[in-house]
Amino acid sequence: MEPSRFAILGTGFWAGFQLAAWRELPAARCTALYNRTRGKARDLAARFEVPNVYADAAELLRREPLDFVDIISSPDTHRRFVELAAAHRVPVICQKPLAENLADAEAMLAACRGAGVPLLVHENWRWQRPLRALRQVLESGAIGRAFRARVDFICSFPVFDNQPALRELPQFILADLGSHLLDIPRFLFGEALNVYCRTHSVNPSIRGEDVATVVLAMAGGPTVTVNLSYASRTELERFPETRVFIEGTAGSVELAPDHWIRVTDAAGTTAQRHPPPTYAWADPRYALVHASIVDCNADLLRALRGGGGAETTGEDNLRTLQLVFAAYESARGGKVVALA
Ligand code: 89V
Repeated sequence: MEPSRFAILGTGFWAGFQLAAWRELPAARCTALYNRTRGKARDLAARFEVPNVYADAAELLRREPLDFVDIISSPDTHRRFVELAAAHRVPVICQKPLAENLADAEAMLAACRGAGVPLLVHENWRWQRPLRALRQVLESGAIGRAFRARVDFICSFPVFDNQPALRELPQFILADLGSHLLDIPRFLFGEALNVYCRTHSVNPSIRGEDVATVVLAMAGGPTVTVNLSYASRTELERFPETRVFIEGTAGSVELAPDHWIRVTDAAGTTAQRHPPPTYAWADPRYALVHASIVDCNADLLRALRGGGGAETTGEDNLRTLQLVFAAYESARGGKVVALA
């Protein structure tokens, strides 16, 4: 089977890593890049030997024979580009967060459904190796039936240095990081029944909230608290690691710093380290996240090449987005919000 030809729309900070990650997969070949600033697309194309460069996305879609597009532009442009790709009947991968509101996300799903093309979401957090290993522990039954969990992403990493646009988002940590972190309770335990959330705006130099506490009642039983912060100084700064602690009827499991998984039951504690694979192109400060891009892309590509369903389809990711926006609604109203 020939490699799948694809174009990338949007060549900002993440696109370079995403393109490097695609090059780990010989079954995919990037043939065109679009950016509204042609020079930016040209620079990235030169680094990765991509033959064609466009400053007009519609022209790219008209001219290029493509098996899919990978949309890595800012969230406010996602709907426009997804609808453009759907109009050309080209399958779509769209970066998280899929949309800035649920109405846009639903319209994007409808456009792709109407065109008969898949809409997949590049939601990579659940593809981090330590989180995959954590789910295996749960599935093994080692801690029995889980009844409570804590998912923490608490740091003071200066994320705005590399991604200055994040400073301007009126809705920040739940929309940007919450779309990753609220996917994790779903990945581990299934769907949620309701959400309670409180937020804080600590850093005065950004527009949106930078601290959120979300409590989820999961349909399968567990109560999950998700703690998010880009404004907390801690002794152990471990960006971008997620810490997880799960209590079950037969024991507990912890995803601890430096990718250690510690399982405790009546017999004692066992520990095993699950580091991410290393890639020369990855930024060491983001290595855990950058490595997960490869595994996420591999899952999406397998699905696009007829190898079965992807984990993070548009329909699936809509459920995560529903959690994000239910959390905002709860924070605004001070109430528990039920999920449809
Ligand atoms: O993966 C991401 O969404 C990144 C970061 C982890 C830095 O928030 O923007």
